[in-house]
Amino acid sequence: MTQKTLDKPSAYLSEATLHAILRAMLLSRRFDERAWLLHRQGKIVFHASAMGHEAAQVGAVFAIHRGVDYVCPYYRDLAMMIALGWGARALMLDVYAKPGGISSAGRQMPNHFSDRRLGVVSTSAPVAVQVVHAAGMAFAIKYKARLGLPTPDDAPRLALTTLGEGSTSQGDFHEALNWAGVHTLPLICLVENNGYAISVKLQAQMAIRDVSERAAGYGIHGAVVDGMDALAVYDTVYEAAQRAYNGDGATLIDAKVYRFTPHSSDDDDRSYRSREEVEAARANDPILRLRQTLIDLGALTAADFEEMDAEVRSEVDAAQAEVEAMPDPAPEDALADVFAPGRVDAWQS
Ligand SMILES: Cc1ncc(C[n+]2csc(CCOP(=O)(O)OP(=O)(O)O)c2C)c(N)n1
Ligand SMILES: [Mg+2]
Repeated sequence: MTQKTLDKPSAYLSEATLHAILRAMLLSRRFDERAWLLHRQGKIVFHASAMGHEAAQVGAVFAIHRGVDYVCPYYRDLAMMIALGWGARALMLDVYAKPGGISSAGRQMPNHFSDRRLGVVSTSAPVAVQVVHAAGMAFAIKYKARLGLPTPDDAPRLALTTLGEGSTSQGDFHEALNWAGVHTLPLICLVENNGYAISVKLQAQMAIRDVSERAAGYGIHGAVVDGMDALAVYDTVYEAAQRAYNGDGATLIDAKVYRFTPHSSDDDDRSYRSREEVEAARANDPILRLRQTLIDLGALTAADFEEMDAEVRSEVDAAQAEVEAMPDPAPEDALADVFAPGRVDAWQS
């Protein structure tokens, strides 16, 4: 029987919140599985999945002020978007590039998430740029407070950003974290460390074991966490969030995860990792781990889990049926909201 350790913030999560964490992870997984099928059927053009990363993404979001604090995610963060409030319909609009899509109504690639209402700031395709954006937002939060501007309850108090471990080789990552250290910024940088940047192993990106060792070089806090354990991630990010809220600066977290699928729908991982390795990692599935933890705590039954699974599967079915039947965007809308009015004509002439 798993015991609640009362010195951990996660011990104080209600049963309803624990179920919400599990449900977000499960919905992400069922959506993800569907998206791969849709890609293979030729119905969508691209997919990058969160399978294996769900605990890191959902555990992190539940530990901040959800929907209020800034979030600068990367392309693998669909479970994070669900934890922030998206359903299967929003994700489906995104992968089908339909006009109602929240991020860009089909103008960006799928998985380039943004949602103004939830404080999610659009990411760009070059990896790691979102870390710079997040550091800038964290600077703005601090600067406004210093100017004595009013900070209502619904004002963001930190910026959370994510990236893969391979992307930490980009200069943007170092510049942003150095800036965060110099200015003691309310920033959380969560590295979803799956050990691969497409086919390139971690050992080819860095000569250290944990990305968080670099925190010392920037004068910020560093932490390592088992990213397959949603509650451990919650505890680690919760601590980082309190640090940010209290003016004690930024945290760099190395969350050890595993990517169960190829890098994207356009990758074949058989060329660079063995099936045995993938199967061994799948035995550590973050969803099954949380399911078991909640059962051990007496917060869930096997029947509850089956019911939850049936419910999220039907949400995915309904979203697909609805979105697939929608008209595609009009070709002339491709440049809408891209250039200021009048500029397109000037550019074309
Ligand atoms: C600056 C830049 N270089 C290369 C790419 C191509 N690219 C996209 S994702 C990726 C791998 C990133 O790996 P990692 O940061 O470990 O994230 P993961 O996909 O493993 O979650 C690369 C090289 C890019 N988008 N931007
Ligand atoms: Mg990686």
